[in-house]
Amino acid sequence: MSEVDYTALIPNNVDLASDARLKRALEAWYPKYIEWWKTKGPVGFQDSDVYLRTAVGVDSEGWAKFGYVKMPEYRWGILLAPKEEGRTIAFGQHKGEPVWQEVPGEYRAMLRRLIVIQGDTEPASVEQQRFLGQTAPSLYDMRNLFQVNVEEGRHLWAMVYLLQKYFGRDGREEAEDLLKRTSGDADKPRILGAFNEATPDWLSFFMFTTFTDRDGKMQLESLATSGFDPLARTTRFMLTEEGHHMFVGRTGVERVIQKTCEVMKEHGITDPADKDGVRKHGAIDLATIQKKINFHYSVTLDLFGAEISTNAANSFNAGLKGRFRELKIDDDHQLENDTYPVSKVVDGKVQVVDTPALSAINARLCDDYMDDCEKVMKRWNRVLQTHDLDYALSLPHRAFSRAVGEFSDVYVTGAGEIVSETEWNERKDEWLASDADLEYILSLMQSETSPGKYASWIAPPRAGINGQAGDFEYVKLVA
Ligand code: BYC
Repeated sequence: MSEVDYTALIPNNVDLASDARLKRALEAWYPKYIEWWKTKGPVGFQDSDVYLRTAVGVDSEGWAKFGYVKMPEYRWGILLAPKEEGRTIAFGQHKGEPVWQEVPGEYRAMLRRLIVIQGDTEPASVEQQRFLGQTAPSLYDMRNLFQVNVEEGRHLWAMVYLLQKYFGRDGREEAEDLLKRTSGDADKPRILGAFNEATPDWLSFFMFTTFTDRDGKMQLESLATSGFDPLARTTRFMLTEEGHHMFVGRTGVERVIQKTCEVMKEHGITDPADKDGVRKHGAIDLATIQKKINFHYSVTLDLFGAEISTNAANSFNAGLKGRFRELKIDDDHQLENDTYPVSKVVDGKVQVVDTPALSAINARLCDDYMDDCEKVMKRWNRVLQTHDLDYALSLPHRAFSRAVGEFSDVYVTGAGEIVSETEWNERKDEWLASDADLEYILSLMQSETSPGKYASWIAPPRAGINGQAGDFEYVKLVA
């Protein structure tokens, strides 16, 4: 038996102390998790004091405690949003029935699959980002990376809690397997495509946290109204943390654009296509930023699954996974007689076709995601406008470079034109960063560890974390 007092170590509002079976399961899992963190989590910095926010409760005072922590000692908690008495299932064939507090037998496999897939993405992202601490553009950014990492760790805990508490032996096995798959591994990769891509540089990290964490937001939002109440309450609290991850991404890219604009202004570069002019001064040219948007956006669109999906129809019908902000949608929430416009390839062109709404649940979530991304583009373009630059960043066409769904069999340009495979391959450097572009970005990744200093390619943030001054030492490095 372990000597660690897990009930004290794991901040929780699930009365862990009185659930002996769950406590035992967590006691068995905890050391394996720490081993995973140390071997597949951030490389280096495990002994450094990092200025982190820890969630120790779900009220506004409890979940934002700031202080220096060594990452392996972070208090990964199990926190559920408060229970809503009398809540009923909001959608699907069980609409109006009381929400489930235990796993409904007929949906056990479907529910477990959703929880496992959600859980799998969390450690995957930590693995993808594990080397980035070594090339951080500032201590501020390094701290934000580690904050994102520990919170993804907590999100893994959240899913492991559900598996261990509600799924018995196979839940415990799934919890173990979540630590055994590895991002990018040839034999045991992570489940979803985007989580096996490398995150080799900080622009990729900021794009990932902008676009891929935003998929996290959309998926968690659709699980937050689940008829399985523990899942709904868990994901509702996870969403409060997801906001910070997207903030790190959006403002990170914004600061890269800001720096590029400043360099262009300072050196009289007026042609947005003047790649070499910008690179000469150690910043990232706008065309390369656009190409990184194209990559991360299209890879993330694949995470929504096929636009037309029986899986999605089944989990909606079962009341397990809703749509984005389900409760605010003005319809019957059962969709048996409704249609939804879905983009498909018809007669060699992308066309919108009315499709039974139940089978188009993924398409709709994806559309909501695209709207959200458009808002981000507006913010980024505002930086360009402030600098009077005649250039606008944009999202590529939904059919561009897709590996999943309606467009996975066609070759589509960034603007949405279907072309031959040969033409697409010949022209792909127009839309995606070339090896030379990626090498250039990598060449900029030199760590900057003096408090208050920033690498050449990124502007400082507008404000410090938790109101800290510009030269605050967010990470105390161990010599
Ligand atoms: N790669 O009917 P289909 C986050 C599989 S991100 C590989 O098309 P479905 C985070 C699919 O599993 C949010 N395989 O789609 C962000 C299925 O396989 P099986 C994560 C894929 O099932 C940043 C088959 O294809 N959470 O939190 O309706 C940092 C046919 O499936 C892919 C969730 O995704 C792919 N891209 O939808 C940290 C929520 N796409 O089962 C964290 C939970 C599909 O037939 N998951 N497949 O062998 C789900 O709701 C659904 O599983 C999906 C797929 C939306 C992912």
